[in-house]
Amino acid sequence: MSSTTLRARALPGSMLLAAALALSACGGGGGFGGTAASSPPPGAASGAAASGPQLSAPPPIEGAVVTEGESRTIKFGIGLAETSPQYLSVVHFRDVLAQRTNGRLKVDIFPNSQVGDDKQMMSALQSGSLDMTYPSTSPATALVPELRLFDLPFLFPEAEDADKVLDGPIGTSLLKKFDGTGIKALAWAENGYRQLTNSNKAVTTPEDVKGLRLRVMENPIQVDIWKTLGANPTSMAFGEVFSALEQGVVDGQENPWATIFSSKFNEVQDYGSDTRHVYTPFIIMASQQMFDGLSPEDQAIVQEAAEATRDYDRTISREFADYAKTQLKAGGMNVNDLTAEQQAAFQEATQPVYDKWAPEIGSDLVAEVQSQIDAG
Ligand code: TK8
Repeated sequence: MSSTTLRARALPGSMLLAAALALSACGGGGGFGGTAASSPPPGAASGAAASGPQLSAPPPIEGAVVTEGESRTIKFGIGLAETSPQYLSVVHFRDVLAQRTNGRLKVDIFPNSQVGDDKQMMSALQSGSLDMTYPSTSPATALVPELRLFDLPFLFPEAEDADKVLDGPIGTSLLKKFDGTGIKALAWAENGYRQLTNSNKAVTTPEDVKGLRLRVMENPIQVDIWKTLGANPTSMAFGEVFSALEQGVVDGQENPWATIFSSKFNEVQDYGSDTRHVYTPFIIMASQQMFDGLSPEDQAIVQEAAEATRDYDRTISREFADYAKTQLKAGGMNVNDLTAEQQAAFQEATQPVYDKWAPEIGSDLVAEVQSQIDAG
């Protein structure tokens, strides 16, 4: 199959930045030191008004209430901070369970990679020592190799293209591929479009990337993308990134604006470039042991709560991305957009990554995703 048939449509134009609005604070509290991050009970008055985006409120919680059944506290570990859309969506998950089980199922949330990085938390699910987590697809490719699909650069021109694929038969079949691994993959969510940051220079062309020492996720295609562009990539767990940047072990990293902002990478990075080079999904997943121990009614509630979490996460992830980029600029980070031509140059320069990896991932799968995107 010729490589040109494997590429996405023309890339989107530059993003218009939405103005940042006042935050309706959700409070945070707690957090480090291995204790669950507490937050005000649902519906409590917000804490001191912190400046931030006014994120959409969680949707009303629907569905039958099941009062009868066991009570338990679900231990839910995530990599990102309490200010991230990921965390706020897990708060919604907690509230849905509380309401629909009449308080029987509680959730302790452990943010900031405090109970491990993505790979460690997934193996904790397999052993049953952690109940739920919410990793990126890239570190999960060792369990389900087809997920490498989402490491292909410039695959999805718009997030809605990703939604269509993830919520259709391809996404459903990929979640089922976790069956037998000790992990129950419940639903997709959004990490988002990855942007490049570094401390050396503004990046607008592939040439600018040459020689940059970059942290990348633990995944061979992520390494290949940046090697192909002439950078010097190092695979590293997310929890180590801030200190690696601070100590100058690497010059830069790449993540969505929401993560760059909520993890305060702008404190140790001077330049941010809107490269939008990869769209990374999150996966909301449970320990198979934990899930199998639930009654059928509670399993259905956990499944429906995960899908509600997916929907809410996508909404606030997209709202937060615009706000985060604006705030990073306002805070002094040198943030540059790329013109459509500059983005096309990066897409062209990473074509060899497609040519090499699409056949390994499955040319038919990649082509099917492509045709769903092209169908609009
Ligand atoms: C957080 C990670 C992170 C990912 C990375 O658990 O490792 O850079 O983008 O969001 O999954």
